[in-house]
Amino acid sequence: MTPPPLLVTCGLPYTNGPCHLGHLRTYVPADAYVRYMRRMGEEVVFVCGSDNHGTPIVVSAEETGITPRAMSERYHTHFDETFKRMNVMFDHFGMTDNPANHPRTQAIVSELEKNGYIYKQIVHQAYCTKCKRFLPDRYVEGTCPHCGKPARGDECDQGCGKHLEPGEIKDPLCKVCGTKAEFRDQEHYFFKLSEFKEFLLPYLDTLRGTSNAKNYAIGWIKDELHDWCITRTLEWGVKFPGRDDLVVYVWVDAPIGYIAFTEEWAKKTGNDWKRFWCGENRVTHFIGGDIIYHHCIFWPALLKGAGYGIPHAIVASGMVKVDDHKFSKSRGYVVWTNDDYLDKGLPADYLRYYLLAYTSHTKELNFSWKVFAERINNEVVNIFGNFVYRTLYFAQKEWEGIPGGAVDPAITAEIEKCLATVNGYMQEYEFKGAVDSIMALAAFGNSYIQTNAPWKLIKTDRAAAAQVIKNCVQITKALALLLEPVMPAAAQECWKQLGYNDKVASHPISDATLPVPEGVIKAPSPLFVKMEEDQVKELDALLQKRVAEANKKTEKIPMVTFEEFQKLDIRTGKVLSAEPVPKSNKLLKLQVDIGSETRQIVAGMQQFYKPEELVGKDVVVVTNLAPAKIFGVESNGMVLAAGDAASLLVPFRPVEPGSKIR
Ligand code: B3M
Ligand code: ZN
Repeated sequence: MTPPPLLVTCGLPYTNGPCHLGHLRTYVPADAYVRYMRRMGEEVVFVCGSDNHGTPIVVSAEETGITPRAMSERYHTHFDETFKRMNVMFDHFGMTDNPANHPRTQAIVSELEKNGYIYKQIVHQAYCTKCKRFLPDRYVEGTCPHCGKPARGDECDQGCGKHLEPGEIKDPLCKVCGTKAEFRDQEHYFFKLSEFKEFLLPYLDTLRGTSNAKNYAIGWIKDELHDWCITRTLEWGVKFPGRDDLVVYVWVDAPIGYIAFTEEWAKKTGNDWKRFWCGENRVTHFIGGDIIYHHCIFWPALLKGAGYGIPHAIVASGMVKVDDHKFSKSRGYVVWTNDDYLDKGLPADYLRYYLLAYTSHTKELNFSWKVFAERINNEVVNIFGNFVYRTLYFAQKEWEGIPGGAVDPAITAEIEKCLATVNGYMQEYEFKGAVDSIMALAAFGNSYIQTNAPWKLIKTDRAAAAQVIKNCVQITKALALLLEPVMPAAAQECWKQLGYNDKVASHPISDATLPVPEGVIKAPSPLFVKMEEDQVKELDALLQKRVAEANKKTEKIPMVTFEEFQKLDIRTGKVLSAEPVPKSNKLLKLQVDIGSETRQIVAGMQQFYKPEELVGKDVVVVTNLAPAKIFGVESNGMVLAAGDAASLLVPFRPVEPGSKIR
């Protein structure tokens, strides 16, 4: 029986910012995988699209003064073009807001309702009385109920990373106007994720893909599964069936986009999308490591509950760092695909190579221009490029092209061994292993040609020299075929230099052992150019400059939220008595009436005031400063004063001691 066709997808980029290295870490390996599987004779469809819904996009659009649709179209086009420039070639690149996704999402939600997996419940939803609207997800900021760090409405992004359900966030503030939000009751719909534990445990056990995805998911599922609120009070999104006032949560319609995009592709090409999504399938999702929960737990449960086929494999990429720092757009640790790379004239192939070869797909990738240049120069240029050039140069010079005769069986065996190793790695999503093995074949070729030195041999035995070159040409052919998924442009060029007129990508990888026909070739040119030191310095300087600028911005005094400010209890007080602190020539000990009580406060004011000058004065006191001992004297608060001479802050008009400063 033939296995079902492969459907490969990539996590959908949100349409509110440009493409960067973090995106590419998922898309490039997915593209390489697709290219490789096709060349192994598999039927593969590769779909993706942009993720247009959700509050981040509405908020960005509002800030830019355009509609969310316009914002989405702008970035959709950007991603579509950027992926093509990177040679990441989807069969279809859709939009989650396009017509196909709305009815598909509604059909799935209705099916879930019919099957009893959706229920209504009142939730206490954050509401802004000033903006007069409910505040879903990113419209609200506050404190994480789990770890106490600042968080967004739907995610503790700066602390424990937990997903937050509507109503969970503490001290909510409206993101748009900063007003303290209140909680109001509102009816929402929930998906019974908790009912899928029994299904998910054995499912995850057989799930293919990378071990990080599977293992994290299995770990989480052993804890309790919470039901998910799947509706939001927003205009922008896919309407919840039968409710004009609610849209579905973006994490419902985004993965359903994978199906809708398959439908769009199928319509365009006269195929049947059901082959990919109904019953047994080989849906393979390439995703970033931060959305494993959504893909390994939530998404299979949705599919299962609605009677669709469930994903075959989840391939999750590791984190990206830049110069040893956590990837951060705001802090400048970012590499923009267009501005910083492609627009500088650098070849897509180099970055593809680096992303695939730097480290294992699931590990952390630490980008730096220095290492990038080293890897390109030492591996791509010196090993691969050098071997191919030496081979073809010598072949063309001495035989005007490819010499006749048969390839040594030992060489064929070496090539076959490499094909098998590469295949083993590719089947396991170990892209680094595969690329390293290809490079090892190139290195083998290099030492083979070096040891056999056909340029010397030819002086005594022309036939033996021809044999060496014949062998090297065969290795070159294998390399071109193997390299295509990694560096498609360079592989095509190599193929052409071997004398072929067609596309290397139209050949199966197994052609690697078919002989290269004897014949004339053109004088070759080097496949790769070195990264020059000056160029690398320039690229690095740009990055450092951006980091420095971002630092300057953040070095300024950090913002406090209104909420944080409110934590200070500042009140007026009346100084009842003042006396110097013994053995100190700076400190005064004050007794201050703050309305509810008298406080002893130590203040550094001896040089500026005589004690009697202060008695009877109305002052301003921070009353909830943690108590401290200063020169052995307990101080319980702080009197506010301005400037180097400690000019006391005093109320403009008389007020009662203990009046709150607001
Ligand atoms: N749009 C981007 C992310 O969280 C999000 C992916 C959706 S995949 C269905 O990485
Ligand atoms: Zn507001």
